[in-house]
Parts: sequence; structure tokens; C-alpha cells
Amino acid sequence: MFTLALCRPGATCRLRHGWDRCQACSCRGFSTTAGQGQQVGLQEKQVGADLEMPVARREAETLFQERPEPGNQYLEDALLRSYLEAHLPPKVLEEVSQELEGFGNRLLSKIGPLGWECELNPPVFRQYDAWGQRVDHIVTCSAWKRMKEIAAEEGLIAEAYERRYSNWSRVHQAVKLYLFSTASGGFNCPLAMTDGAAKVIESLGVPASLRNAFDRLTSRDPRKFWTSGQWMTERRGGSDVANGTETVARKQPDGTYHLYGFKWFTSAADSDMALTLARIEDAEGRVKQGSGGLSLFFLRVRDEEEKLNGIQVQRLKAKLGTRQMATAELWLNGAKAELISAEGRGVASISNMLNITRIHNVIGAVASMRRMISLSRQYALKRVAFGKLLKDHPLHMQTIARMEVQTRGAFLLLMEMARLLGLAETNMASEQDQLLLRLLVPVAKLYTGKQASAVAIEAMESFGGQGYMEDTGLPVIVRDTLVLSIWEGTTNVLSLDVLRSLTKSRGQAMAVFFSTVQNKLESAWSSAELQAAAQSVQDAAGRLARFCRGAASEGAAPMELAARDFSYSLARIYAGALLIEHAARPGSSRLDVCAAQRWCRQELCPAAAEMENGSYSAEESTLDGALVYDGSPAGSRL
Ligand code: UCC
Repeated sequence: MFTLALCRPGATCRLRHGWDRCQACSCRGFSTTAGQGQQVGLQEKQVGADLEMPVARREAETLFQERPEPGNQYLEDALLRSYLEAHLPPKVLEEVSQELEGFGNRLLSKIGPLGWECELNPPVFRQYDAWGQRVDHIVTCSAWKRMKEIAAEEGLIAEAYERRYSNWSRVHQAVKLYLFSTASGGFNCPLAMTDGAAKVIESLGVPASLRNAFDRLTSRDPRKFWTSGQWMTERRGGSDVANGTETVARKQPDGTYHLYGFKWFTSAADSDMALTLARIEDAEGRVKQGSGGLSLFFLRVRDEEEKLNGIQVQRLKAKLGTRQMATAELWLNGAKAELISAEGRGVASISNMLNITRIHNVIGAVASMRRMISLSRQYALKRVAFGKLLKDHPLHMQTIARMEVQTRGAFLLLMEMARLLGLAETNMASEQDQLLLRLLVPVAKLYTGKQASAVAIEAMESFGGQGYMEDTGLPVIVRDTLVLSIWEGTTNVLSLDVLRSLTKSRGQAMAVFFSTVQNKLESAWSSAELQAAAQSVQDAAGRLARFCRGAASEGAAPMELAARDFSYSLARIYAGALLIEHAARPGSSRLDVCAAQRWCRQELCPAAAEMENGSYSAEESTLDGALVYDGSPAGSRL
């Protein structure tokens, strides 16, 4: 038997077998066994060569790449800090900045490592115990449980409902969640739904039966804190909730309901409670179809003894990302629930939750972009290629700078929504503010979801092959980012929601949009550096207004075809105005101006541009179908 002493773990064994095999034969001593003659001689030569390797390897190791290590996320985020300085009252700013700096340190030292632990220990589903009893236990790791405690301690939900900073409380909360997001090990998802559930309950005036739930959702006490699920998706309806929801609710003599149905995608299935939709059966067992048949229910997932409430877990979903978080398929088999909306007003009631989770989605998108850029710019300070650091390669820097401009626009959109939401929740919002908020939520959600995917993939590429390596953690961020354009409403579904919100306001939301953009440009007209950018935004707004007038005269079909480009136009114009407003404030930096200028160099109104190309005509639409099915049997029927 022949073994080699000097193969060190992690180093490559140069014998004919690879390191894996070498490990398997546990190389500990250098010995030969009699009777192996010539072959042993050859091997000894090989080993001789190997003896020299450790020195060479040691040198290689000391030269090896340093990891990118961003510091305190709050302190390193120039735009975030300048936004808070520009908007928060001085006293609030002082307190909030101190808290955020401390939170930034906690993220770095404690929360980040816990988040990575969540990634390494995803939830496991244990359907039966050792004795064949069905237990349907979703086993989560200790780091995940600790995240829940931290979320309570940090007041990540409480902050928004205590309102200790009045209308600025939502901005404060949004900033904390933004800093928390990529370190949270997926815990940002239950928090989104928890916030949404608290919002629904608050909007109902916190009825006595829901007081306990509300207090727990908004608690800072880890022993009391609850998270909530949002069970909307069924087999036939992820987007088309109104037609796809099959779950029925049977009224019980005590006034509660029992729910029967199958929920196909329930995120954070280990949550304490959930809000869900179902159709109430009448005395004959009939239900009303469509949106008007849906009502909203509250339920506890488990009872006081931790027994599932008439729920069976079918399985956990095998997702591309967000694997730290348990998403399950659930059978509701008589789950006891409380009706919390008026009958048939389920969609309208749960939309309060949707709007909050969509804002959280934007938080997640901006946070992913910011995180990837932080890592990328750190790497550029340390990585040498072609004889110089990456930061000294102009093309590399241009690529990161483009991502930075996108991220800045998205960040200001997020802050604008949080600002408006804060006003609305403290009765300080005008009717115009509320219309604007209703419009901006789907616009920002759909736009930043797409931006984040593009930025995350681009930033991954900026690490070369290392970006593709699982243990750098970069693929995790990319995977977790890709869902942001899908859940909480896909890009197209939300584009249609944008149209619906405009129709419902009878054009008022559009008028508010245009006047707000004009107001935000006001301070830029006197700035030589910002005039051209402001002009681009104004021109784009003018083109969009003409587009709206033209589209209105042509009916619903072209507008539906234009919905995505139209929503992108709203996002780009509004973000342009925000960047300009931020750059025009007293004390702004040259880079604020530069970001605004660069944002405004892109096509700000793709809807008008595509309209000019004739993209929304009936003929083009027919051709879309023909192109898609070219060569398939379906094509001949078009
Ligand atoms: O569950 C999911 C994954 C969970 C993971 C959560 C984590 C996220 C956090 C991220 C952190 C990083 S995903 C489930 C996603 N499903 C959806 O988002 C559904 C997508 N589909 C839609 O949004 C549709 O537009 C529907 C379902 C809302 C359409 O339903 P209807 O019934 O056809 O809609 P209607 O008829 O337009 O609306 C019914 C009522 C109307 O009010 P009334 O009757 O007074 O006129 C609407 O104005 O609801 C009102 N409404 C809204 N109000 C509808 N949507 C809204 C809204 N967004 N805001 C205010």
C-alpha cells in the first residue's frame, strides 16, 4: 500500500489519482509496500516532484485574490445619506442616522453571517414522524428563527405602525428594510407579508377580534412577534386571482368559517397566521364566481398546542431562488377562519396587502442592486487584470457606473413611495398624493423588478468566472433577485394594473403625475448643468401626454399592447424628475448632477417611440402571433 504524506487538504494531489481519491485513501504517511517494484519507483519520482509543491502552492496562495468586503452599508451609501439629510427634519435625522449606523454594524457583524447560514440550511419538510404519524413539520434552521427575533428587536414592522417619526416613519422603516434585505437570508419575504397583513388589519380599524394579531405583527418583543403569510395563489390562478380561486368557505354555527381548497404557492409557510381568499358557499352549497365572489379571511396556521389548523402540507416548492424560505403547497381541509372583509370584497381588501408587499418588492430590488454594486466596486479595488486594477479600466468603470445610475433612479422611486405612504398614514396626504401613490406602486414594482435582474446579472459578470461560483454568495443574490419581476404580480399584470388605476381615477392620476413632474423640475431651470436634463424630462412628458391623447381615441386594444412601454415611460420620466430634483437641491454633489444627466440621456418615453414605429397597430399585433408561432402548427391557423 502506498500513501503520500504531503497532500494537504484543499491542495491538488499530483499523483495519478485526484484529490478526492487521495482524501479517500487518507494520506497520512509516506510508505511503500514490498512487491510493487518498478511502479513504486516511478511513483517515488512523482512524489519527489510533489515534495516541492507545497512551497510553490504557498506562494500562489499568498498571491491569491482578496475577497471584496464592503463595510457598513449605511455609511457607504452616499445617496441614501444625502436623501435623508435633504428630507428628514434635523432632530429625526440625528436619531435615525445614529440608529442606522448601529444597524449597519449589526448587519456586518451578526446579521450577514446568519443570513448565509439560512442559505446553507434551507427548510426541510418532515411529513411523518418516526412512528408513522403525520406531522407535516416544516423544519427551519436556528439562524432563520434568530432572524425573526432580530426583526422584532429592530422594529422592522413596528416602526411603521408606532409612527414615532410621524410621516417619516415609513421612510425610516423602508431604509432599515433596504439595509436588511440582502443580509436577511430571505427573511425579507415574511416581513413583506407581515407588514401587508398589519396594514390590512389597520385599514379595517383593528377590530377587537384581530387586536391580538395586530399587536403581535407590530410587536418589538421577539416572544410575541408573529409573521403572516399571504395565500392568494391557487392552481388555476397566480395572476388571475379573480377567476382562479377555487377555495370555498363554509359558515359554521358560531359565525366562523371552515375553508376547503388547495393553495398552490404559500410563501413563508412557517408563519403564524395568514390572510387568504375564498368563496363563501350559500345554503345550497353554491358559490359566486369572479372577483365579486371572493372574500378575505384571517386564520391562524397552528393552534396553541402547535397543531395545524385543518391544514395539510403537500410539499415544499423547489424554487430557483429564495430557498432559505419555505414555500409550500397547502391543503385547507376545514381550516378555521374568520371573515374580515365585506362579502365579495376580498380583492379590494387584500389589495392593501398587495400594495405593501409590492413596495417591499421594490425595497428588495433596490437592495439587491445596491449590494451587487457594492461588492463589484470593492472587487475592482482589489482585482488586477491586464497589468492594472479593474478600477483603472475605463470600460469596466463605465459598466459599473451605468448600473449605479439605474440604482439611483430606483432608490429615489422607492423613497418617493415611502414618503407618500407615510403622508397617507398620518392623514397628511392630499387626494393627489394618494392618487400618485396608487399609480407609482405598480409602476415602481414592475420597473425595478426588471432593473434589478439586469443589474444583478451584469454585476455578477463584473467578477468574471468568480461571479458564477456558488460559494462567493453572488449566485444567491442573483437567484433571489430574479423572482422580483414575477411574484407580487408579473411585469405585464402590473402594467395592466397601471392602466386600471388610471381608468379608475378617470384620468386624474395622469394629471397629477404630469403636474408633479413639472414641480420637481422647477428648481432645475436655473441650473446651467441641469437644464438640458430637465428639458429631456419635460419633452418626454409632453410626448407621453400626446401619446395618451392619441391612445384614448383608438380604444382599449392599442393601449393594452402599449401597457408595458407606457409603464416604463412613467417610471423613467418620474425617476428622471426625482434625480433632477435631488441634484438641484442646495449642497448637492457633482455626482448627483452627473447621475441625473445620465439617466435623462436614455429614451425616457419608449411608449411614444414605439407608437411612432407603429408597434401597437392591429397588424403588428397579428404579426406578433405569427412570429411567435412561425414553424409551429398553430402558426398556420393565425
Ligand atoms: O403570493 C405571492 C408570493 C408571496 C411572496 C411575497 C413576498 C414579496 C416580498 C418581496 C420582498 C423582497 S405572489 C401573489 C401574487 N399575486 C398577485 O400579485 C396577483 C396579481 N394579479 C393582480 O394584481 C390583479 O390585478 C388582481 C388580482 C388584483 C385583479 O383582480 P380583479 O378582481 O380582476 O381586479 P379588479 O376588479 O380590478 O379589482 C377589484 C377591486 C377594485 O375596487 P372597486 O371594486 O372598489 O372598484 C380595484 O380598484 O380591487 C381594487 N384593486 C386595487 N386597489 C385591485 N388592485 C388594487 C390595488 N393594487 N390597489 C388598490
